[in-house]
Amino acid sequence: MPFTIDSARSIFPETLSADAVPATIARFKQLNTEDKLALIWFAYLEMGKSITVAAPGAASMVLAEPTLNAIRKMSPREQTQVMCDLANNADTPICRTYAVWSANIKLGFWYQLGDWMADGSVAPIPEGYQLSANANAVLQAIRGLESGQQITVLRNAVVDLGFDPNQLGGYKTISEPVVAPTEEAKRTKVAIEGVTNPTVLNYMDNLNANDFEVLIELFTPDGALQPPFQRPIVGKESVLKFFKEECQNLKLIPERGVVEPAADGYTQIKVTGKVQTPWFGAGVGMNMAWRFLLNPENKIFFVAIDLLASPKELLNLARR
Ligand code: 45D
Repeated sequence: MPFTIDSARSIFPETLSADAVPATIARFKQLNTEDKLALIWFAYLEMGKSITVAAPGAASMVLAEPTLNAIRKMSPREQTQVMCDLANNADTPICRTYAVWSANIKLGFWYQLGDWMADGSVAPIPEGYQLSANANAVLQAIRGLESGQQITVLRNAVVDLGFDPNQLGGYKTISEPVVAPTEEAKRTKVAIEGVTNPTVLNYMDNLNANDFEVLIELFTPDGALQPPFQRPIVGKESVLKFFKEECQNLKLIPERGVVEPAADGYTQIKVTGKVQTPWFGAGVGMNMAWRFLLNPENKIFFVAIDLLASPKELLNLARR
């Protein structure tokens, strides 16, 4: 076999991803607890003015509800303590519960708390709270990002709160139930300038239709998928689990691409375009690239999904 997952990761090396996102998260993690909470609060309030967050689906709220109700019944002091514990990655029962939730349940949990903080039914960030100079600098950096990068920073900040799940010694993620795939008659088909490869087109169409069981059959048994700023997820079983937990109701809007032969009958295909998340709908179009490596049977051996550094990168399809 001419490729390993590791060597596949560097196909189309000229692709520029949004390094500002991990850089901003790293700076966020250096802040003290109060600053972390206040910073997310201010960033979230400011974003709310320009883009609207959609209320989470009922299903994810059901899963977070017992914890949310317990917090609502606490004294303001205890409520603040719970939030600080989460921001501290502390080892408490609530932090352990939070640790095993999927990203969407974590986001839904904070969405509800944010609502309650705004209407005063849960302890808010103290009025007039002064961010430290460092936290202010991070907030300034977030302001300078494009909206797709801003929401990724917020998402990653939320996902990393709570107890570290890797310290739980084996756990099962709690995630929303899987929705039924879109019925045939209601499906849409993408068109990609420069790409007619059926595997790539089927990848986009099946992901858009939440048809994960069909989607996964496009992969080789040892195939891998690398989400933005993450290590590759390897093997069909793990990739399918990821699709079911993290990829429902996405909207992929690929625009253009380039197809090139690779070693030993493999094919590499780079596609650029937009992705919308159900949280923000058409309000935020993230600039993305997909870098596919297909084996000679046209199965996906590797695909990397990158959040691009700038809209200019959408046109970066030049052959080397
Ligand atoms: O701490 O082809 C308060 C893959 C203050 C799959 C708060 C993909 C206190 C394959 C404000 C209350 C998935 C890889 C907190 C494609 C406090 C594939 C609350 C890509 C935390 C294309 C904050 C998909 C709140 C992509 C409520 C790129 C924050 C999906 C809420 C990207 C933030 C999705 C929200 C993104 C952020 C979603 C809702 C970036 C959502 C972001």
